[in-house]
Amino acid sequence: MSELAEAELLELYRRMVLLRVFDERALVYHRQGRIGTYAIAWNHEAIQAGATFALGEDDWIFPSYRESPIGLVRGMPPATILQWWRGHPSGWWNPLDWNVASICVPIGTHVPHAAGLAWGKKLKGDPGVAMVFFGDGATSEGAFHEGANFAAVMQAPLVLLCNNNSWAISTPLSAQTRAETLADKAVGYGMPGVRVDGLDVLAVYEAAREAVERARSGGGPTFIEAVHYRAAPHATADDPRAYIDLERVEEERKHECVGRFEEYLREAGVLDDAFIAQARADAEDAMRAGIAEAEAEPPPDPALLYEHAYAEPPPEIAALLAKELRHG
Ligand SMILES: Cc1ncc(C[n+]2csc(CCOP(=O)(O)OP(=O)(O)O)c2C)c(N)n1
Ligand SMILES: [Mg+2]
Repeated sequence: MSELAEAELLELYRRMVLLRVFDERALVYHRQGRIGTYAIAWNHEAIQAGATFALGEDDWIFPSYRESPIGLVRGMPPATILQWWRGHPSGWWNPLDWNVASICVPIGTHVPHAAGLAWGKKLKGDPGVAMVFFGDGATSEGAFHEGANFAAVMQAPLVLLCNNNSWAISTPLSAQTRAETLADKAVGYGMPGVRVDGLDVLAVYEAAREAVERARSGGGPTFIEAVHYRAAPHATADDPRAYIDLERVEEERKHECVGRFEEYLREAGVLDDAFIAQARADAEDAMRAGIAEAEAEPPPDPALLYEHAYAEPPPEIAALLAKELRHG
């Protein structure tokens, strides 16, 4: 049985359900034309909920697009994240409000940002740590290398959380690296590297807890590789049937992480039908309210497009803006 108390296990389960329901509803909202492209996070909930469960409220989270709904675990309203996917400025939260950085779409470019923030915490004598999420594909990017190396050299309190779902859109892991495991890369940076089952929420939590403890106590960064196999399309614009192993996907879906944790908690006598139904109903209500709130917001002011781009807009932009404003 886990070291976590019953109430903590239930909270962890509740967070997984919240992330799962967000993902399922977001896909429906996309199909209904109510949000734009959406990066599906189905079956990544054990990684996202498990790793962040090891953080304190003052610690920082740096998400990639795959972790877009991760602010939910900090109480961020679903409407904010849905607005981000709608391309509405009210989806651009102030990172300081939640200690959650902006969702990073360029692959790996947020790793140096997270390393820098973590180093800053160290310089200030602040006990906070940063956790940065990125995929297997990101480990081939220069920015990942720069961030990881910098964090290690500076002994910055950073947790590098690699979501190894075996695919970077249609590029398989085998075409990404000759390394036997991604965790092996940690050796080259001089930091500990661990591999965990990415569908086992308690294993992810335990690895993250150790890494956070090490970072907070001055032991520097840790690389965690959470291994699984992407069981859904990369995003709503992707059709993986052209390249993925469909039998493997079927198999993965049978052992999906929320159901797996549910089963474990039921057997341990911690979880019952009533709690499961309530967790789902609460999450569904939050999503219904979230999309209604998002859609009720007025369209953004077109002038915002240029607001931080020019001190004095050139004449052609000023003319375009005047036209936009007339039609808006
Ligand atoms: C710098 C950069 N290059 C290319 C892309 C296009 N792109 C978007 S998602 C993606 C795959 C990334 O795969 P991975 O890092 O494994 O993350 P996953 O999507 O599997 O979570 C690529 C190449 C991008 N967003 N940024
Ligand atoms: Mg990947």
